[in-house]
Amino acid sequence: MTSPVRYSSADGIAVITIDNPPVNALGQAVRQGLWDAIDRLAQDDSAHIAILHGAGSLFLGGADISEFGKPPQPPALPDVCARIEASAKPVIAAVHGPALGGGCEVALGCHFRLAQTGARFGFPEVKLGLLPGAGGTQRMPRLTGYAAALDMIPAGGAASAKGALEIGLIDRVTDGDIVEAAKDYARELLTAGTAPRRVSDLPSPAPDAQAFDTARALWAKKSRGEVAPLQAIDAVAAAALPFADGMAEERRLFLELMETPQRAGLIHAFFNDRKVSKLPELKGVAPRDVAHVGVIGGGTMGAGIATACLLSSLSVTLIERDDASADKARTTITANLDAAVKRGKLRDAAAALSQLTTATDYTALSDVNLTIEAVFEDMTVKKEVFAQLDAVMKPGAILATNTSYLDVAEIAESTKRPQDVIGLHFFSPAHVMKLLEVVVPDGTATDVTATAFALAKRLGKVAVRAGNCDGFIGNRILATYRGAADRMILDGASPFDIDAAIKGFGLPMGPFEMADLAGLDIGYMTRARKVATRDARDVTPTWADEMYHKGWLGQKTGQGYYTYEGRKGTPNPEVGPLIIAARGDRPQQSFDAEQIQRRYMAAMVNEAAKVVGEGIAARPLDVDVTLLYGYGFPRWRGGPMHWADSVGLPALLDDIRTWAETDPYFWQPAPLLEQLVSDGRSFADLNKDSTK
Ligand code: T1G
Repeated sequence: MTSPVRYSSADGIAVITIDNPPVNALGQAVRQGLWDAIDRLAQDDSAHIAILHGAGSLFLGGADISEFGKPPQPPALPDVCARIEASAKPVIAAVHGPALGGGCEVALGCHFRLAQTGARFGFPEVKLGLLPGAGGTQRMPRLTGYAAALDMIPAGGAASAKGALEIGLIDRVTDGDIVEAAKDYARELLTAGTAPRRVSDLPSPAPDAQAFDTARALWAKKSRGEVAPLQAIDAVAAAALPFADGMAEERRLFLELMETPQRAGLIHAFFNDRKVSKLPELKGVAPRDVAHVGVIGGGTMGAGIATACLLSSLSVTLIERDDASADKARTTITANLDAAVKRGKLRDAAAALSQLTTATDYTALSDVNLTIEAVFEDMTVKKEVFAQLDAVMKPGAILATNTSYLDVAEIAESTKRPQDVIGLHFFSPAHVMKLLEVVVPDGTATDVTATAFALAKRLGKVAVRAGNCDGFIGNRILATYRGAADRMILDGASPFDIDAAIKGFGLPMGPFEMADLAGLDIGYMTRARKVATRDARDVTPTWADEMYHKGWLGQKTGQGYYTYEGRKGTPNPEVGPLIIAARGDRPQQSFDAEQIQRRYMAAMVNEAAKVVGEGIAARPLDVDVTLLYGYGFPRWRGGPMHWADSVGLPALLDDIRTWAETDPYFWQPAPLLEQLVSDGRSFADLNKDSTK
């Protein structure tokens, strides 16, 4: 097998090229190839200096993540970096694109670093539950000082070429061809007789206790249970030791993290981000063109969707019922765009806004490629809108609804072109939240689904295919774990303990803080909508209905489960008596945090297994991605299905069966969960099946 590392030499300069598509990951063959190339340089009397660069769009994408968790194969990356650094002949890293993780460490193992404008130097390891494990925490501070290293490494951050030059991480930046510029640099170094400059020979950085205190305080608060950022700070602190001792400490901390479930969860999430859009049904299916999007309704969701499209350089025609509402929508969108400029997500708000047309007449949509309806959640209203869209939109155009729970098939069948109708369920704020549920009723054409996924990619969204049922994937599962929380309240738990336990599990908010943020009227209306179909054995949070009738709607009225000074909430003492009344003479029990988490998660996983079993979600990984990007599930746990595999499906099913003895209606085990347990299989096995 040819090595992914090529060696050539001319005019006294060796050029070492790494060519391992798609991202020049530092798999075993690349590491061995680099090792052999430096050996060859040492023996090549015609070469006095070497240039290291990457073929394709990256310098090096870092360690090969797919090798993690498997027995390590030599040479190890720290040894490869040490081998490059030990070279008696200078080695220049010529970086034209991303140099990430181990890729940045290889560059720091070189003696000189030249970057092309547009290059990027970063340490994303903590995003995988790791830390730089090939000298990054020891060599970077020696070049930049502690502050810059503590800025970048615990955050998994990156610097541009210009930024890297400013902090002293690299030596030069060029606008020219990277290899030609590197050859000029090489000739200059040879002429000057410059010896290899080894970063490990540099003294430890000047102590900076302030920088460490600041970083530790920041990440103790921000990490919410994630261990890698704080461990990375400890590794950077080891740069105060002699280099070899610091490297040993970095290695110890790195290997410790490699064994954590968080590393497994974050890598699971990394690969899911890429697998979720790979659907067998879309293989080889070309999407339809989308350059001009229509949006019906300029409320919070409509304006957010229009903003998301404008941010992705699409033209937008927004329809509102009258001029005043259209102007209001334009004002909201303008504010969204200005905020995007402030966040550095957009350069020119005016240019983006110039792509927006507002109108009150549907005929303005006669030439758009796709329209997204975002009007009031009422089936009659939706059907009226779709009848008008059906009348004005051109053949081949796509009609999409942003409904968050209504029957998309019923909406589709109200048109003459159900094959061109699809659900595009955005999450609020639509121009910020990354999740997009693509709801595909049976009659929808495959190229319409393909177009939805292509649009999602263009909008920078993570799209998940969902079947058509009440609440699709996310809201259906949410309704169930919310139901478990309400049951625990009836059985004796306090809403505040439940919120604390769920935050302790790693979510940004507990269910009752979430209810206060969304508005208790939303919860009330959802319950009211389901009264007709509710099973008599089901329970309802009557205390929450009382709160609604008292006008306690949560943050927006300053009172709900919590009372609010601004955004800060304090437990509302008046909720207790309402709950006690609702409990009546129901037997009570106490719940500690672990018991609360277990029930909440079991309800989430059990419903998710039903969603996968029914084909509403194609694979367990689709559920994991949905909960991560739409419901605040901690990324370091990988997702509820990954979490379930980590605790063991048999134990989870046992719990569910135990709880079913007292509440058989709510705790009906999912057939898929029972099947997997009896087959001795896991959700991960199902994900694997789907790639076969
Ligand atoms: N290892 C293995 N596979 C990788 C990979 C990697 N490092 N990076 C990407 N891939 C796969 C990916 O799964 C996909 O596969 C394909 O390449 C294209 O990726 C010791 C411990 C580089 C910015 O964290 O951030 O070094 O789906 O779709 O949008 O200190 O990939 O086609 O089958 O994302 O152009 C540190 C991770 C590792 C970088 C390119 N490095 N990668 O984005 O393409 S830890 C990272 C990315 C480390 C050392 C430590 C992005 C990208 P498939 P893609 P893209």
